[in-house]
Amino acid sequence: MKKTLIVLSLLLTVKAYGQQKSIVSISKTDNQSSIIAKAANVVSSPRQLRWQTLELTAFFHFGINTFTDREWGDGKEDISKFNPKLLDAEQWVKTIKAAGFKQAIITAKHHDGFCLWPSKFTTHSIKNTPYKNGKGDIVKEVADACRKYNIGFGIYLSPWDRNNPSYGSDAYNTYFVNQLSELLTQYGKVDEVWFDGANGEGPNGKKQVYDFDTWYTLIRKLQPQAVIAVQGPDVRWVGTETGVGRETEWSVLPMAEQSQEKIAALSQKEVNVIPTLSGSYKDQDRGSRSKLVNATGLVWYPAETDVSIRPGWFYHTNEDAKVKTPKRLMEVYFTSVGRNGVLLLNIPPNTDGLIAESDVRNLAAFGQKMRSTFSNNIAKMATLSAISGKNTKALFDGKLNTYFTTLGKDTTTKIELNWSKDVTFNILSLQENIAIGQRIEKFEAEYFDGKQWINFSSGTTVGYKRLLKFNAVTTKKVRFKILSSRLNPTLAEFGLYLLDEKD
Ligand code: FUL
Repeated sequence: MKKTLIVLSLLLTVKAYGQQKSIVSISKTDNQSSIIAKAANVVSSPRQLRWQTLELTAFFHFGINTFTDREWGDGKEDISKFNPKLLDAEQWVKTIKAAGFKQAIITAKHHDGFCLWPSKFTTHSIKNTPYKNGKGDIVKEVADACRKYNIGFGIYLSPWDRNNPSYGSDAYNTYFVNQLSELLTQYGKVDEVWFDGANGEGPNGKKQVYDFDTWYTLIRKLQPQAVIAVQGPDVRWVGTETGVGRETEWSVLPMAEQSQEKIAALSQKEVNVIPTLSGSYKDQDRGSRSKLVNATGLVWYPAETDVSIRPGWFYHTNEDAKVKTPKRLMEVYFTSVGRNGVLLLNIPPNTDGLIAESDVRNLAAFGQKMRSTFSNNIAKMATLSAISGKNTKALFDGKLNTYFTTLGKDTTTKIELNWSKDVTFNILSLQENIAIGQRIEKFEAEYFDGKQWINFSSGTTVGYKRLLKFNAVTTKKVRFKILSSRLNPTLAEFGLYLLDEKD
């Protein structure tokens, strides 16, 4: 009998998980609470989940702009200037790896149309430059280096092409698909394909109507594990190029947010944007209850937060003194990964074909700072009491698929942490088990000062990771409360850390 029950409950669990999809539809009979219940069950696809847990991904903006000292080339550049004599893609990859980055994207073709690989379909490529006497292939050099150092490999292929004469006609869609096919078949596994949203005029003054469906079908066929980013269905642009994501960041959004028109409208469009900290978003919040009520369906559509380590996307000597410091990079980590996003940090190689010394140094120090900060979870040493929930062990086991949750269907919970001696920390780190959905809507943390409980941090969404920084707290007692959740909350990891704020 017991056995039958176990089998039955396993079947029910399988069925429940079977219902979890990265897209769900909403019918006319759904009401607010059934919509929220559905939202809590939308999950990432395996490719999205892999991408999200990478946390740190890198962009290498490199091309003819590196040699003309420009941000946006017009496609008329003299490509005989392109000759990075000391190019060493392994140096690029080793630099990012030392800083903890897990994936890199190379600008195979930027808006100027110049190709870093010897494409058969244009003369405007590396094969007609002095680099390695026309025998070079930088996409291959980067792909090989990534493979050697076990770093994911991605390609950036700008749909906007200011060089190709067919831009603005159907023939350009064929040209683009041919180039995409080359990139997807000649360089081994591709983990991310990044389509820039900038869409201006081509050499003939015409705009292009892009054939997104053909691109997506081709990628799914040739590289099914690759996430398609920004102008794509898997990964959404957060909305600024500042490295600052939203404090309330849901990965589950109304389906309409993923429509091609919406993606195109919201993708990057400004000319030569200099990222600033005050960049604005179209919306402060795209997935809370009020945004979901009128949705016709729901999708898992997580945010990628991009920014450059320098003011520009391409290398400029006069920006050598403006490289983000380790402290600043840490702040960017907090406002991107720590706000339920993936960081896409651009590190542009210079005209020698190397990452400049200043960038290498700052990235190494950032990696060091990350390791020293997050290697010591102060919460792990606490005794837990006054808990309303189960499986507290999971909170500190470093695994995302084991989690603390409430008893029954409770959507609120409380944990108290006690230390025998004073402890000091200035960071709270939370992670949900997003493999089964994003649920937490409101939380707060308090410490006991000997007389009363004092709030030191509070917030809304958690998702893959939420990091909060506050003035250092010294105490023997902390209380953490989940005040609202779409379903029983899951807390996969809980951390308190002490960040050394010196540069
Ligand atoms: C923008 C482009 O216009 C910039 O040059 C850069 O590539 C950035 C990542 O995306 O839309």
